[in-house]
Amino acid sequence: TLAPFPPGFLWGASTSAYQAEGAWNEDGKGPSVIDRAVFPPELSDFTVASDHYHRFAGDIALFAELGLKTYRFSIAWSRLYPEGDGALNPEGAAFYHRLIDEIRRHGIEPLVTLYHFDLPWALQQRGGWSDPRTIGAFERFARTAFKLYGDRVNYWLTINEQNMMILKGDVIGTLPPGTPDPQRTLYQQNHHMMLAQARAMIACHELLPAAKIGPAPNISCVYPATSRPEDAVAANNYASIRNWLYLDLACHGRYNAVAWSFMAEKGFLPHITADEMSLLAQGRPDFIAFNYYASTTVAADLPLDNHSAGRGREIEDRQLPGMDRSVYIGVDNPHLEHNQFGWYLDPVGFRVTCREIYERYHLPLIVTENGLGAFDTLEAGNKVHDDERIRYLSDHIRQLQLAITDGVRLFGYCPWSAIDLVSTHQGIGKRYGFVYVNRDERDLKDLARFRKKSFFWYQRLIKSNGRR
Ligand code: BGP
Repeated sequence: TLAPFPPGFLWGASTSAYQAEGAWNEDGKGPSVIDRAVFPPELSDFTVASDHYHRFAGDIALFAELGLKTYRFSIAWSRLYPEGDGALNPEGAAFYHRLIDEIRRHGIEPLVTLYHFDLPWALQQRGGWSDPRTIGAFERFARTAFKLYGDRVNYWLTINEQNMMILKGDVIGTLPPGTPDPQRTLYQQNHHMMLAQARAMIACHELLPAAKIGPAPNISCVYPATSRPEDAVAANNYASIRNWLYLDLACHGRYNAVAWSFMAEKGFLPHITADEMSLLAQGRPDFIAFNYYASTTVAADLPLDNHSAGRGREIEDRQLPGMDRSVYIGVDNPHLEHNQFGWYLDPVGFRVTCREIYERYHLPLIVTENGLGAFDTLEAGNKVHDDERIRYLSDHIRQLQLAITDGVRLFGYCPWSAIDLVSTHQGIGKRYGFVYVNRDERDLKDLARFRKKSFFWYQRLIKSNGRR
């Protein structure tokens, strides 16, 4: 029999500042790396996004109607500090006061990400995460956020998907195009981000003893392509570098052996001091947040068809962040379906992932992203029939419940996304929300909001605390 979801389980939904807010240069906000990035002309820009900045009151009312217990959003660092670490922008600070008040007024628990991909442009121009001064700037920004909002925010997230920023550094990271020795630079940036995170966690515990803070990486379930031992090594290599490197540093303050020897062999080892390692050991999360969308399957080598049957073909590089053919090769998983963007749908892998994280770190878990991106369409009567999304979420929630039954301590689940927003690489066409936003790539139309079929489905699910 399935264990019920615990009482007080935080059913939620997520957004991020640059993907939802818009108002990119209003009320004193400084530009971020996203505002300065060059996107292909057919993609939506982020200047208006879903206009959440101006419509947040209506949006939060919709989230309350949906029944959310928590709402995960991020603070745009350059709204608070337009220059990254110069003077505080009072209007930016006031915006998040209003937003948090509104969330609280509806009895919803705010879950705040400090940094979700949008490094202030001013910091990027002086070297971004390659420059150790960015560590201090992040700590200062985090301390300001704790002081401003700490009386009403109990749950904080440090850095969203730091591992994706490193593994896909050329696309979502802060690696300027043409950087020499890009991988070494990225692993140095990674080390700096880890130090910044440790300092933020220490500051949070010092300023807000009752609050809780944790990291928020993207974790994938990694399978060997076959039962061939070499494939098991490849899968272990990939999981150690893709997943555990970040959480081992966040939770145990140390680099795992596999990731360390990978960096050493490739010449990617960051410059590290003993003081930094002791700082990493002092920064401790209270919980682990993670984003899960899909699983990954890897093989040790090619050609694949020389070995056992059932191994898939090689997949494209872009589907395997941090692909390095000498340590792992991403392959198709013939046992799984994939969505229209090639992501492997794997609810069972979600349960496996919950177990793996919990057994490795023994900290309570919260899922901060999980969802299905699709080209939703607004049909007659302003209806959106997103049955595929319902199926995806329902299958994943069932596996979450199995993980709870297994004994994993899970205290919340926040699908991506609360409302339609701009996908970083696929624009507004790729939608995830429970609420449809009426715009397309270039035509902002009226930005009106419509409840999708999944909205009513999730509303019922929350009301019954997870019974489907
Ligand atoms: C995660 C990010 C989100 C969001 C999501 C969906 O990596 O934290 O910001 O973008 O993925 O990805 P995409 O929009 O590329 O489909």
